[in-house]
Amino acid sequence: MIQLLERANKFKDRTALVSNAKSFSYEQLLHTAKKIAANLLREESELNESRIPFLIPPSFEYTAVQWAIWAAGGIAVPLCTLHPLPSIQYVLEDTEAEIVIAHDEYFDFLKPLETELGISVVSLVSILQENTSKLPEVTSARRAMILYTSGTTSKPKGVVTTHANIEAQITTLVNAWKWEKDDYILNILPLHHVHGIINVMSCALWSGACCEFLPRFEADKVWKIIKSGRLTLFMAVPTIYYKLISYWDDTSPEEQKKLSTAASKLRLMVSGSAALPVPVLEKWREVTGQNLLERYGMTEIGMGLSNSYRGERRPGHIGLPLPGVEMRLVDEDNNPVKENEPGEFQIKGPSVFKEYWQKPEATQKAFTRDGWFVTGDIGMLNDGLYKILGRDSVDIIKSGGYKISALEIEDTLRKHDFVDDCAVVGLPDEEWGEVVSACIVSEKTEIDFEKISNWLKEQLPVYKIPRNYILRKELPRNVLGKVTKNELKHYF
Ligand code: MCA
Ligand code: AMP
Repeated sequence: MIQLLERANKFKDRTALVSNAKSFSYEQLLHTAKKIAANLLREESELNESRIPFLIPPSFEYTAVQWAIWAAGGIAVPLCTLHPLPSIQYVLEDTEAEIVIAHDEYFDFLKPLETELGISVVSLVSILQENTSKLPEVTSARRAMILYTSGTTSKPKGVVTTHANIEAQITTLVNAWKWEKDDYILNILPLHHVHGIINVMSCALWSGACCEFLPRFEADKVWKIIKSGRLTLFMAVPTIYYKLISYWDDTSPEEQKKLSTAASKLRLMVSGSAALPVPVLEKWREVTGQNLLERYGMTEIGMGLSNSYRGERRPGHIGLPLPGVEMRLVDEDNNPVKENEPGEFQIKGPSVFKEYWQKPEATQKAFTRDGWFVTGDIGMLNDGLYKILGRDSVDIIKSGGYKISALEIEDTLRKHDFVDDCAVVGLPDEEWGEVVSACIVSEKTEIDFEKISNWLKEQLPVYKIPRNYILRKELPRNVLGKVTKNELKHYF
């Protein structure tokens, strides 16, 4: 059996998950996962890497279904609960899935896809009946999960990881951050990305610890749980720390004291998925006494670098490669750069993904000839620790910790009748890191941008919707005709 599931046998009576105000033991989790797995198999002996997308909010049921897919030999494809139907449809088509598992809440939402795609929408309740059929042996080299990530192409690519990749991603963090069975973590992150799935949920379950789900982030609820004193660990994107600080700023001095005292007791608080602004780090230290540990990762590699658990955590830096991660910083010809010189991070090791789903060319392009994964992140070594300086592509935007392709938004916008041409950029923002901003070229002298946003929301998730718009007669271009996005940023 897959190690993560096998290990659950060691912690049977311990609480694995807290979900919708109920506690679930490791035994309950394993039992439920096994019966769902058996139901998924029907008459087959194993799923043979069939892609099984599922749309379930963060909950006990989410984890049980993910484990079930793994136990039955399938590839888990978690879908994003914020995505409108076209974004979901893209994933279902790209994975060529034959079924999609839907939580009650999303069953009617997905149902129209049955006729459109010929896919079978399977309700969660229908796969929950007792079933003790034999489950297959699944080796660690097998494909386990596909997570969709935006890149320098218009449409997101499916990042395929094997069970061995996932185990490497988990174990390096469990060791580096000293996870223990008495740990208790709150998950407030979406469960279709590495940060929530691996760093929070799976590290907890590997360790015999407890993971509590809050289906969506709400600052007051998070502070209430911190105040309860039950957390030992907390992990989030910088925007969440910013929002928690704003909430703290708005409470009374007496309440502030209580919140601060409670937060100071956690053993570790981690920030990642986007650059942690030094003022946010400093304010958080002032508010809670906690020195945030910043780390760097990517869907394709899991976590790559981290500041130290016991040693130095330097503001504005991402630390050193984690154990098991090989890293080099190179120039455009893949030659190593010297200290204090900018270069690109390239990564090797067991945590690095297997391939982009059915995209052999993109996969080949993502690696150097000698097997280094090319991250596209630019950084340098500064006095013994690495820091990120930026990305090599202006078309990738990081907002609220989400990676967003400007090209995908542009392609969608161009389909609108009023839009002759457009360019999308990320503008720096204290709260969101960057905010999506669009320059529209149109013959019209006036455009109702709210209407454009509402139209976009039918096709793209809320975090990809532009927050700023400008209208122009043309886009700035260089002599080769390429839009000069860095110049465009100054027009907003
Ligand atoms: C939402 N709003 C935004 C954005 N998103 N405004 C500007 N930019 C945005 N990106 C607006 C909404 O329209 C709404 O506005 C208001 O904010 C509240 O929206 P809501 O959806 O409720 O937002 P939220 O729940 O407060 O979301 C903030 C969030 C979320 C919790 C920070 O963005 C989030 O979960 N981010 C984490 C993503 C993540 O897990 N990334 C990891 C991938 P109005 O009120 O006007 O309607 S990276 C990864 O996995 C790698 C491996 C790594 O290194 O970790
Ligand atoms: P994703 O593809 O959503 O997994 O996002 C990965 C990207 O997030 C990386 O390539 C980086 O650009 C960015 N990222 C993650 N952690 C950090 C960090 N600590 N500082 C700066 N950027 C980060």
